[in-house]
Amino acid sequence: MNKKLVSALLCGAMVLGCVSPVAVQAEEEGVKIALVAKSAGNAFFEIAAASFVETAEAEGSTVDIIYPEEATADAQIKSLDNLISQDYDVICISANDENALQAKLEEAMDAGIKVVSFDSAVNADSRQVFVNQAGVTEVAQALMDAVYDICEGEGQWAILSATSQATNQNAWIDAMKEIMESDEKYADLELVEVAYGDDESQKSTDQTEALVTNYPDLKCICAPTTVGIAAAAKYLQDNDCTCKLTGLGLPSEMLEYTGDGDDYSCPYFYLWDMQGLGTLAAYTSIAIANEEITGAEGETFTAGDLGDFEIVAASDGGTEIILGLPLEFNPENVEEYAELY
Ligand code: RAM
Repeated sequence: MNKKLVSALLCGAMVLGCVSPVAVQAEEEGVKIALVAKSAGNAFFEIAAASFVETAEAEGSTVDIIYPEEATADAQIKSLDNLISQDYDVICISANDENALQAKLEEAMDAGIKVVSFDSAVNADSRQVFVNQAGVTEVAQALMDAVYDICEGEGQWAILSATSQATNQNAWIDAMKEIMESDEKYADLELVEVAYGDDESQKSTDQTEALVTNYPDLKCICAPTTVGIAAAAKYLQDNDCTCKLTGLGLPSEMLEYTGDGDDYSCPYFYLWDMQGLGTLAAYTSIAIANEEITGAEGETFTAGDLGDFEIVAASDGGTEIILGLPLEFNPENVEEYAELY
């Protein structure tokens, strides 16, 4: 729906003292949303998109899902180029780079399109609000404690990330480093390397192989990426590596690798409510488009059955809406969650 057009039609209708059928029709068209993922071929975005679309369509809105060719800012800029002229009300995007999309997104906002980011934020000037799946500190603390536990308090560990520019990856990694440096508890843990698998399965497998080859005493890899953790889990398990794994993963992709003992590469890992993320991002996009919220700190709105949410200040100077806490997946619950995502 073109908001300005609808407002004009409704104003006209009010002047005439009645609501014209044209205005009603426009109102019924709902919000037109472009949902932009980081890249194609990543189940994470397909799962989030499915809930997003279901929620938006139930609200009478339409969604086009855009999968850039690769997980780079350039590929997203290309996608955004095509979107700006297409009369979208909102672009909801998971960013491959915090700052590189700013000029394009400002162009979109100048054209009257609202910008929401979800999963991986664009900088504060490039968005109205960020839909954050879980607090950065909470995610980092959960991962750091898992690394500590798996390493039994001491030894070498490594991070297998996605792309080096991804906002969410870097926020979690920086927060993990901060936690490690600020608490004596972690003094005997040595972070030997941050490797990048670019959210590509083969590259993540190759990086895992390189890590265990280069650091024979490596005790734990932490992969805060669903693509990376699944690739590493398979490599470590197939090769009977002593190095264990944790991170952020999809239960459905981690089912066969999650367990206690030597036969499994991953004792436990984390993620969040994936359906909730898609749903909250959809309600947020619609509320922004309908000007029910503007993205300012302190505003509240209701996201259907998920309940009420408040917009809060984000650490990057912008604002965010936090879905909830990270969820732990372990041998006891991984099967049940694997049916969901
Ligand atoms: C990958 C992506 C995504 C991240 C998850 C955990 O799928 O990098 O942005 O949130 O992992």
